[in-house]
Amino acid sequence: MIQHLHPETIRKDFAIFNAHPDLVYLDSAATSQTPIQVTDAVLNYYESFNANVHRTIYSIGNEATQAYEAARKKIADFIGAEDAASVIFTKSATEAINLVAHAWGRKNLSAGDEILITEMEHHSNIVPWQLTAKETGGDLKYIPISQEGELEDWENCISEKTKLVAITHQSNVFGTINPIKELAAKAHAAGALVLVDAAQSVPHSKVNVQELGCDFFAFSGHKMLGPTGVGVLYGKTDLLEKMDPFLGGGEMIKTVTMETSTWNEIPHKFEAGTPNIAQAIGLGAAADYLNDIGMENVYAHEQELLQYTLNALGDLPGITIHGNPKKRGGVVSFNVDGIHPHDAAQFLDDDGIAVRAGHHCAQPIMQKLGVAATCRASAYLYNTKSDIDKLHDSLEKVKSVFN
Ligand code: C6P
Repeated sequence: MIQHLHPETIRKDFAIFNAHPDLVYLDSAATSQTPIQVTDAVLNYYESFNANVHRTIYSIGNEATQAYEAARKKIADFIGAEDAASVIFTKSATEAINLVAHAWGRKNLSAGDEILITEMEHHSNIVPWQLTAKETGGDLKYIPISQEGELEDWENCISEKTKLVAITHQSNVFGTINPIKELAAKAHAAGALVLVDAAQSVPHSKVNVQELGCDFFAFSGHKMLGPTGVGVLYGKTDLLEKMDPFLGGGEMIKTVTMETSTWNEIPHKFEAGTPNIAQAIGLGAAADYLNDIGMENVYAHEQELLQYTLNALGDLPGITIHGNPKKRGGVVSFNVDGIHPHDAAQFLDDDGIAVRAGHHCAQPIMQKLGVAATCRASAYLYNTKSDIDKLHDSLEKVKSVFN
């Protein structure tokens, strides 16, 4: 059952709102704030059982290994993965996508093969494929998008030449939630694999990789209340088992001679060197925190704030809201007519309001919209309607000051 969130109570868990009681933080799509439950978990690791994992036989080493592997299991459950071994800890969503581009792409793609992405991708899901296409002779194709911020004619972009569809679950500019399940079914029927960039969906809605039917699924910890420096790649176990390693080093090997090496089991094959132990444990605590609140409740709260934001900004003359996708998350990109987004964001900052201004690492979208940059307000479970009222009032002032 959907329950109303109480953001005022939730905010008490976030030390930053004690340090800055008047902060209106509307940039969670860039990075989310961190609750004390997460910082405590990180601190507890350093203060109580700081040791390397999978290498030691002493007690605190075992404790660290158990906590690290427990975090993996929590993340597997959080995304509905069939097996904890299908969850690889990376540095970020960016590294997770690059892992697939290297370890799967370079081995499985050749001249004439198509990698299909969309015009609404973050650079993290464009550049790795440009590099892979260049190295393998594959062709990089784009599903076009409309001015509304929706995919256009995607069904006809998939053919027997398509070997991989790499697509964002939720756009970081428009908030568009893409039809992954339908797309995965069509891609699989054509013999292609599907990678989902879930950096913007996992923090804000309940996801289940098995229901979505994707083969790879990448996201970052720092956008879902976790620490920076940890991301996740989920992959179907049979695919991960067949792939060569991404990075070489300690723990990812079974045997090493001076001539050659053999590989450890998954997921360790893809976690070379000392992993981000504290960060992974912190991410596990973030998953616990979100589970306690309930992802359905997080989603419902953000949908309410989204409608409130669209109404508030829609009421203001001289504000252009970019995109109008039918199914979307709590991200609103806009421009104040005649005012550079950086100036607008600077002005908002003077009023204690944090929004992002820029191209949002999605330059092809900016080209499509015919703008150099936009402002973007993105909400999370700790935002209130009063935050949106303050954004509205400050934008009204921006216009009177600059015009
Ligand atoms: N988008 C934003 O302000 P990393 O940097 O690896 O944690 O996440 C990359 C990434 C990948 N895909 C999508 C859809 C994203 O939105 C992001 C990160 C931030 O929009 C920072 S550029």
